[in-house]
Amino acid sequence: MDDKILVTRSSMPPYEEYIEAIKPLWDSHWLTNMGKYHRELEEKLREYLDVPELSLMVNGHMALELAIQAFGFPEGSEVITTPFTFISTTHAIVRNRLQPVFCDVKESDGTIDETKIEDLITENTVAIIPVHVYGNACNVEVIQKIADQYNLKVIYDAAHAFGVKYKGKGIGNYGDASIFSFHATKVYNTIEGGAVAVNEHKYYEKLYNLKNFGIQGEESVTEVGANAKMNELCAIMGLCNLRYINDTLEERRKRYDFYIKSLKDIRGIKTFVKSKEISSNYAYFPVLIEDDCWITRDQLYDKLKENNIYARKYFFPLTSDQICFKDKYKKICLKKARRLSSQIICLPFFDTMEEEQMTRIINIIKQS
Ligand code: T4K
Repeated sequence: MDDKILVTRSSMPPYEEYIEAIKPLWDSHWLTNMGKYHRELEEKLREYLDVPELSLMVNGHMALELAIQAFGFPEGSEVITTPFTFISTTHAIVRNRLQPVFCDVKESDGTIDETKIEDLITENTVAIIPVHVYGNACNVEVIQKIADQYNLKVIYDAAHAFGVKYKGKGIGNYGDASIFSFHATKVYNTIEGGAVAVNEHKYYEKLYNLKNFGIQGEESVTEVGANAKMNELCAIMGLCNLRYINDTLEERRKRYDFYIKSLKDIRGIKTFVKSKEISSNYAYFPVLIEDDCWITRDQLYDKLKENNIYARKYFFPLTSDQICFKDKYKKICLKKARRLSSQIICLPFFDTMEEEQMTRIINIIKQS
């Protein structure tokens, strides 16, 4: 029997349901370029995420690249961001020919430390790109105040935050734009996919144009765009998965609570505290292995692996320490981010995880 446990497992609708749903494509032969299902999913997700405007994209990374491009920042401008994230966040900034300025994060939830942002602002700063890491919401209110004061744009990387609400409002309502990822490894997936939520219709139109090569008409191209359109097979997967999203979230919540209950009394094992103002999507199960634990983070990672359990060090190393970025940008004290990154481990966590699988993992951590 294959008893391998991976860090996550894609949620999928019943096979027959998807097969039935894709049948019309064999009549229409319309497979991509903002087809019927693309438009339908865009509208359904806009409603579900409770945002004014939503542009569906081929993946979360292109959503972020194009969201940044849409604001037309001058080349070489500075963007304040977090290094405690997936590499995509920093890549999207640099591929837009902007300079990342890395800001430290908070130990309490891994999000950008809003109290450190102001010190990093210079006359070249144009934007703040924070990350709602693991679905933990940033301090959106303070960040907005700073942005207003210094006339900066705020673009949230909400790749992990599908369905998260802050004070009862969809998380994509905050800032000038928020991007979501619908990758196969996410809470909600369209196989590959993503979206940008914006407050103003003019940005929706801009993004529509940018995701389709900047084409305005058959003989007119107005922007240096990309190809970032979601195809119809992915959109249909999204429509099917959306029917089950509330059940998926409930299954994740049950498993989350089980882990929390089982791990709470182990010395040196810490989990992030969930704020009462946030309704969570239980996207990941990150655990911090502190100095007084019987095992180090790396030893635990190896021990789990020996037992066919594949946890992941999301996010180690910091993106600022990756070979392609190391020593290239401003040197800033990232003490807390570095510490978190050395302690973090994401345990396997998904909606169909069995109690026996969770117990196997817990027993290893408990050394029993
Ligand atoms: N911003 C942030 C903060 C992000 O975390 C991400 C993506 C992005 C932006 C960009 O969004 P996308 O362009 O990806 O939409 C994974 C994902 O590929 C990536 O989407 C995600 N963040 C990142 C945190 O994790 P890997 O390299 O760790 O994936 P991989 O292939 O090792 O898969 C991990 C596990 O997931 C596997 O062990 C099993 C499971 N899995 C994987 C695949 C591919 C499935 O169950 N089904 C699958 O189809 O990056």
